[in-house]
Amino acid sequence: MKLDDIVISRAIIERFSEKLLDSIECEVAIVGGGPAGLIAAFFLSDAGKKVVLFERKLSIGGGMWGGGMMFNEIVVQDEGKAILDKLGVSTRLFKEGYYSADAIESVSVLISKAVKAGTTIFNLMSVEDVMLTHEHVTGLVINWSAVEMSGLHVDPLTVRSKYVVDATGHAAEIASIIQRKSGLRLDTPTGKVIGEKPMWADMGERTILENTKEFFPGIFCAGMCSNAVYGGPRMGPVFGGMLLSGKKVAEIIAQKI
Ligand code: 48F
Repeated sequence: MKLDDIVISRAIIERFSEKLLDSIECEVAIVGGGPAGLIAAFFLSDAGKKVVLFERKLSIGGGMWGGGMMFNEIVVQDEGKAILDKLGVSTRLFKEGYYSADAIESVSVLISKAVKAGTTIFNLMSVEDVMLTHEHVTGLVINWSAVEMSGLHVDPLTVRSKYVVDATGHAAEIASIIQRKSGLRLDTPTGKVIGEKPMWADMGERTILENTKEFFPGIFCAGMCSNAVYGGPRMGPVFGGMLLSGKKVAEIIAQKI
């Protein structure tokens, strides 16, 4: 069989368009494909929810690829290990209560599990705004990351969802956008994004779970974003809290849908 270049192009354009059209109305729209976003996506999809995840970068995985300071190993505690076990990521005991895992295996398995469970992932797309209707987040405003990076004046498109998860990591981007553009109070003690505190792994891992919640009607935070929104400390390359936060947000949202 002779390959026809135009058929190849047609296949890509048609299949991508189908995927995008199918995604513009969903149950949960997740912003950010780091460990928290991916785990949230996996558990929600596994529970039968329609989930779409948007990631700004070419590669999915956020800050997990680089382990700690580019030493591509991550550390989890018992509770985080239980999630890695469920997903089939190999771990090694380092010392009682501390396990290591290969960062590359961890990220690639998380991506694969989320996709196989039914999550649709769009890479190279940035969320630049939310749809806010009657003081309730009802979806996302998306654009190509290339448009964002080049500063071109190109209007975006929209995605409607029952719930949004801000899993944008340290920057807490979507929470910051809501604060800046709406002028409304977030459900935090100050009404604003408080900002993450300096490193304290033990405290950070504990507060991240308390801080995984609906911080504004229709939108939840997960992962490092939760500690950024509520003022918890950072915790560096221990990843259990990210996984547990992703699972927690999935459980809360799955119950609400
Ligand atoms: O930063 P990231 O990995 O967040 P996380 O899932 O995990 C944090 C850890 O990696 C690490 C840590 C461990 O203790 O502290 O930092 O909470 O992933 C966030 C992803 O969101 C993407 C960003 O490119 C990254 O891959 N992202 C951020 N803003 C946007 C976005 C946006 N506006 N639109 C689309 N993607």
